[in-house]
Amino acid sequence: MEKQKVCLTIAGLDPSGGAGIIADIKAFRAFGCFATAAITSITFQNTQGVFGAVHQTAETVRKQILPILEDFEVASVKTGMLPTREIIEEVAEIISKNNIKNFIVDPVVRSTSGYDLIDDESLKALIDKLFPLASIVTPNIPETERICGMKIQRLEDFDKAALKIVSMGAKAVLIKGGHLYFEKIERSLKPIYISPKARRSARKAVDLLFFDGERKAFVAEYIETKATHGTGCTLASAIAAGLALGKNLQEAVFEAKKFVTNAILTSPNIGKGFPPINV
Ligand code: PXL
Repeated sequence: MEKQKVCLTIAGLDPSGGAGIIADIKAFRAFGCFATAAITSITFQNTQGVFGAVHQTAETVRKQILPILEDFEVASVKTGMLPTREIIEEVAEIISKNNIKNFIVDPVVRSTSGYDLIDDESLKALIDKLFPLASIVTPNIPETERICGMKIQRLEDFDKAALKIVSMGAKAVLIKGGHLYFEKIERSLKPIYISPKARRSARKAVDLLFFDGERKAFVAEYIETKATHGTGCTLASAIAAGLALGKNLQEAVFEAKKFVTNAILTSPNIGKGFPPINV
């Protein structure tokens, strides 16, 4: 029998199921991978907001991860909420010592509802210690702005920020442009359309992948909705699953974006705040 590919998420628990490791596990499964998870923080939240969190220590994170790595051949590792410097340093050491081939860093900074999930000192450690190990880093626009200390308003800003993130050591960067209004997609963007609907819709949700000195745009239709909670976690985990299955970066990003677009469209539409997506 063929062995299932094992993915590991190192991230926070959102008990309401929309984001964090619950979304990650569901995304791994949706792509046919075996899901494992180490919790970095227990957050208290629902669709209306994040009300607090209790973080793990470097030791308890390490003690969750090492038995998994000793037992399974882990095909990809994805990180989400890494709230403290000591956890980040521990994860960096584990990743570099264990020769992890596919390492996806989702630089979680804030929740959709506006709660800070990392402090400045930890963000610096994330950049210094984890970006150099990353196969790909997947910031959205507010995260890109905080990481690079600049505003992202037009295409040149994406290029400048991506170069910065690559110079911080990341092999590839996917800047998720969903917060920005894209209407006309120039040919120079090398657009890859997620669906025929993406081509026809007026406003587009464009993510830009920078890899190997090239820039490619992944274009989906923009969906006017409040159901965005967990989109970042899900996208990064779907990329991690794709890479675990042996897809190249471009294929993995394409499939992941298609999956997230569909998950937004089919949101279970529950909760009083930002409804989760259908992972
Ligand atoms: O979407 C960012 C995110 C990541 N991880 C956890 C979260 C959130 C947002 O709420 O709760 C655990």
